[in-house]
Amino acid sequence: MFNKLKSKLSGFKEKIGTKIDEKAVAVEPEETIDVPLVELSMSDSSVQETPAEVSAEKTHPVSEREPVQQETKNNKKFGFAQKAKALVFEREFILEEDDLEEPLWDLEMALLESDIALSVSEAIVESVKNQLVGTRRRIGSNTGNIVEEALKKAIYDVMSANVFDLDEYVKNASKPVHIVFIGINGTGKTTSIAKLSKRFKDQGLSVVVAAGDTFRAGAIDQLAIHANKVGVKIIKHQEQGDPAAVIYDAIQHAKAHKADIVLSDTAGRMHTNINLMEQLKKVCRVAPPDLIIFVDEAVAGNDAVERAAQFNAAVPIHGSILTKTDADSKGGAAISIAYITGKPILFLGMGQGYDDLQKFDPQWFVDQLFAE
Ligand SMILES: Nc1nc2c(ncn2[C@@H]2O[C@H](COP(=O)(O)OP(=O)(O)O)[C@@H](O)[C@H]2O)c(=O)[nH]1
Ligand SMILES: [Mg+2]
Repeated sequence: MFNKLKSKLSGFKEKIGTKIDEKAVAVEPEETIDVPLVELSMSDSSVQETPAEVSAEKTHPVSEREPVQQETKNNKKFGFAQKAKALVFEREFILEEDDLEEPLWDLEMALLESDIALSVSEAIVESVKNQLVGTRRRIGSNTGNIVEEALKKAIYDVMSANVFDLDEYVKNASKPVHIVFIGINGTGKTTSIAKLSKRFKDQGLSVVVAAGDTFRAGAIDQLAIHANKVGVKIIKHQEQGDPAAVIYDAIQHAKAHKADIVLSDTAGRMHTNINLMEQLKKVCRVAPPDLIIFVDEAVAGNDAVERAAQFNAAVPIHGSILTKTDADSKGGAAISIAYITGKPILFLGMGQGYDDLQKFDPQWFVDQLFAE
């Protein structure tokens, strides 16, 4: 999942690592060069082996000997790279803003190319910069870790804004809990309702689905087929009927039968479509939802982010479901939607099967991005 983003993030890690090596060479302390060498006093140009070294050579090939041992004997035998390595391993290293400028610029480009919106990319880069600049600690084998931790924290902070646990909410809320799903056509609203129906049913909750998309031909049948397969009750009216009336009936049915949850499907709409938005407002008046969930597809990238912002402004949403993450290698929409709406991603759709629904957990998401 999100392989492009993953490789870009690891590219950034490597770039910073290279920067650190370069800087280590540049700031090599003079004393390691100034130490007088016994061998040089014997010969100006060539380095001769001491008897001790010759015997060591016989018993242990050079490659097997401890580098530290060699260095105390003869600094001149080590190239810059090795000295720099020793410096990095043994000394504290301070990262300055200048060191990071180029890699951070690359990081921002990489984030933008991964469909992460500009303001979100900037926030992540700023966070990484604040964490790394002035870092004063021993940097050696764990250089990559320091960079990775900074990136993880930056992304985690963006993703964990306003965490909302739907399962906890449903458990504690008075029943039936009414959830309305909104978004444009074809993004996966109906499929996500089917997946969630199964998920709630598997948890032992009783579910009613409301066929509130009376607009698109075949939409009612599509939901009915899912409801039948999953084994949940569907309330439906005729095509072109009033969605508010269907959804109202579904709630009445749920109340009468002490059902736990009503999941209401709606027709795809843009917030700019005044008639459809008025219809949605009517639904919310007649059959008030406890939660409104925005559904969009990861593959839409920045378009999905834009729509999330627009819907959230028109009808305040409680969270989002991002579908088709199985078909998206960029991963940016997930990060951006959470940041831009200030509302959490609740689930990721990861395929067309009923179980292809992943409850979104920021820590899980960040771990995925850095998994080998
Ligand atoms: N690969 C993949 N396809 C999905 C996912 N969610 C939905 N789809 C497909 O997207 C298409 C549109 O889904 P639908 O639920 O009808 O969208 P709606 O118009 O928003 O209700 C269908 O063919 C679904 O099978 C997903 O997570 N992964
Ligand atoms: Mg639909």
